[in-house]
Amino acid sequence: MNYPSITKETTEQAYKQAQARYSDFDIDTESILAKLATIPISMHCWQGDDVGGFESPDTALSGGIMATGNHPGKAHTPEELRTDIEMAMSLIPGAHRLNLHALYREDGGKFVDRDAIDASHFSSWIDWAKEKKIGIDFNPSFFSHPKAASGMTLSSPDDGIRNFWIEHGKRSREIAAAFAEALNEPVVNSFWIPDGTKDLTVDRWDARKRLTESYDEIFAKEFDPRVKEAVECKLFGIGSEEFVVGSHEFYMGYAITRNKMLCLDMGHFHPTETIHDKLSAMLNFIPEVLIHVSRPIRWDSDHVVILNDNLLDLAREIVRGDAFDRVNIATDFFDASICRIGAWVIGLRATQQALLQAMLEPTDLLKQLERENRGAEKLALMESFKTLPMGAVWDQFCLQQNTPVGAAWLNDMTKYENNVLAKR
Ligand code: RNT
Ligand code: ZN
Repeated sequence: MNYPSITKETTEQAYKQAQARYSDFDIDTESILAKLATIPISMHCWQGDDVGGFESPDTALSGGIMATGNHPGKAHTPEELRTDIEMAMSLIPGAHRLNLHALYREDGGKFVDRDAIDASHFSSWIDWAKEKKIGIDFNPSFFSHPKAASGMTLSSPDDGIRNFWIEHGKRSREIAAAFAEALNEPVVNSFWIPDGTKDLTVDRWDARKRLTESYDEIFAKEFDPRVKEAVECKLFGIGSEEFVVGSHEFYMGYAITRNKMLCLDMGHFHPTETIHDKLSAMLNFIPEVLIHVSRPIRWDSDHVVILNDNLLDLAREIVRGDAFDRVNIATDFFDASICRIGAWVIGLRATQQALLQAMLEPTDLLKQLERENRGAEKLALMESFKTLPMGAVWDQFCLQQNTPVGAAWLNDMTKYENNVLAKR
């Protein structure tokens, strides 16, 4: 199949018409596109290899998360993964960041455990990031490891296990600081642990007390302020259905009292609970949040992100609160059943489209109608904006950013599948 490519002329003509429609409402599409180009999304490295990482001996994915599917072509080496990331990023308009997990460290053939890693194990990533001018964010990895097999890490009652993971947490801060230093820019370091239990749990109290103490120990040392630290809450996981130590309330309290960012993952709440409503609440009490853009289906299934209502609601809240400088956006999904390059591009493009759609809204007018109790006009306008030609503005963005317009990026993807991925 050859997917149609759209000429510059066609794209620009459609854009001119769209521009006029939006300007009827004093919406300046040009400045919106300029702004969209400055909003980085931290693309997660782990879509490229199903959250595998490069440790040896290789351990199976654990911690209550799961990548299902066995589509061919997954990256097996850091070099392959970096090439895949470059390929995906070439099809995504704008300049983005890469979100790296500690699992992706390189040890040059000599095993180093997670309580012994340091920035030297990420030197290839640092060199690559510098060369490609890509910002990096980081995450300690508290899963897929024999010492996480009990389901408990930082809240484990076993001192040996807990101390091992505390050391890992401390080292992740050093590594994040090294990235900040080398790239001379802020780096997000985000903590998620899988700790929880499968069935009825009598002692929740001690586990949460231990978790608080572990984090306090990890965060005791003052660090380079360019390292921005986040803690990620969760409702349940596979094997931790009954009790998750790091629940929303736990981390909300922790983030506020310890001045950390709260990480809100779109898949980490009750199936009907969405996260957009939480921004205007949480950002009263902490300076910044981190979002994990994901798509749960019935559970925290981490499906590829698409342009759905949840994503649009989230984007609208960021825009309506003028909160771009306080909301860090990162993707977090892993689908092993489709081409992994495609998964990245679909998810990142959808996230940007949601932001664009939200920025194309006449927010001030809608707020005014709301204040004046003119609800029908507000609702009607919101409805009519759904069908304004956002797609033409998006296409113009892709054109400006030198990425394929429309579905034409699929031609690049399938070529890469045939020439590179199929040979792995
Ligand atoms: C797990 C969390 C966490 C992970 C990554 C790999 O439920 O969402 O963010 O997905 O750290
Ligand atoms: Zn997440």
